[in-house]
Amino acid sequence: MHSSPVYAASGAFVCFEGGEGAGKSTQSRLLRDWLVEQGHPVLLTFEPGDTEVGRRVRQIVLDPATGELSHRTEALLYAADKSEHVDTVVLPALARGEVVVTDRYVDSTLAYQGAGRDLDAGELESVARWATGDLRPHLTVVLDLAPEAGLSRFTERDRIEGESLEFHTRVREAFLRLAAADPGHYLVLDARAPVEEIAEAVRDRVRPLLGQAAHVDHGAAR
Ligand code: Z5A
Repeated sequence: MHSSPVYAASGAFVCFEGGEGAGKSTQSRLLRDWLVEQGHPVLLTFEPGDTEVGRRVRQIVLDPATGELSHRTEALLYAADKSEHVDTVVLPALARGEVVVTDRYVDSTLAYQGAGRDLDAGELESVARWATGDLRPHLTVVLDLAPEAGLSRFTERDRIEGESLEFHTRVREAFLRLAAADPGHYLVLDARAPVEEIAEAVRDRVRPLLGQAAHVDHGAAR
């Protein structure tokens, strides 16, 4: 399948990617708070699991009780989560002119199921792009951190966090490769930096994207 990247014509689509414990949830919340302060309607979301179907998929793919999954099954489950997420959550919010901030998206599949597993990268990418109608973020922020450092920020492990250090190193390298191939749509930041410093660098890159995003008119509500 050959598809062309689609960038939403209204709203702004921002994605956080990176390994475990890199600070994606922390930074997506900080960005959401700042955008709200700036008067923009924001949707903060995540993959996998931010739809009714997605919650069930998340339970299957991340619960260690699931045990070994065929790698293609795993990739298709993540793809199902993505199509539901894009069609019912992300696209409607962008159409309303909102800023959509997602904690993980297609690059997580390319990194974890692609580089991390033994699937054919081209086939896997086709599936992930098809599932999302090839909708791309205007900006993907990669929070880059050595896997040892990220994993040590947690004590409990889910199914993928329990993978080897080599697996997580391949995942890290895949995120960096994707960013290097398309610098206009990526920002790579050292996730060891102080939280506020990272947040400021993110805001600097997001600011120019806000021209096509809606603004909350507080005056109209009065
Ligand atoms: N997955 C996949 O395989 N394929 C796919 O297509 C998709 C996902 C979409 C999702 O797990 C799993 O699904 C993930 C990939 C796979 N695999 N794993 N493993 P999740 O959603 O449960 O978790 P996560 O996305 O990996 O996020 P996380 O592990 O919860 O980490 P985080 O959101 O990046 O970090 P955080 O919660 O913001 O911060 C972690 C801790 O570090 C916390 O105590 C913070 O206070 C601290 N922190 C944050 N920033 C800093 C800085 N700058 N310095 C020091 N400490 C910090």
